[in-house]
Amino acid sequence: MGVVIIDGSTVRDFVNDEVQFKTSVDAQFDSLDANSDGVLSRCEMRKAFDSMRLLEAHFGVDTTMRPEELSRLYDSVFLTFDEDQNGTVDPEEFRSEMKKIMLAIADGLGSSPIQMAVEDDDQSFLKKAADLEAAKISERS
Ligand SMILES: [Ca+2]
Ligand SMILES: [Ca+2]
Repeated sequence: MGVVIIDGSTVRDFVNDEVQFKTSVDAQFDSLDANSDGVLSRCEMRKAFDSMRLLEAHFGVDTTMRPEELSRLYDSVFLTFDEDQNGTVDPEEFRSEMKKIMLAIADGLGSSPIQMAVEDDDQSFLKKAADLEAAKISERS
């Protein structure tokens, strides 16, 4: 466990690095697609929200929420992802919505860095964004 420091530009660089971003999002998608049918069901997305702290922060989930409130919130988030409303989220939908969310987070962070505690096996996008920046910094030196 360690601490990474990120700000809006860390996140934005990550999203704008198309190859890196697509690779990360696709990997996340695959790991969420529990039954490997190539799309995310409502239930698979629900597990995703539970595991993605960044979504919690973004959508204002807090631990005091009652289960029914949480379900309603997750439902509305699912509908946001499911752009064509066919009841599942495909990789394209997932990628485009994650991009919007990450950019919104970047705007929210602005230029004031935040510290984030991360586990070594943390798969969150913010951790990946921080890793990418760390890799770039070490390339430069
Ligand atoms: Ca699936
Ligand atoms: Ca869909």
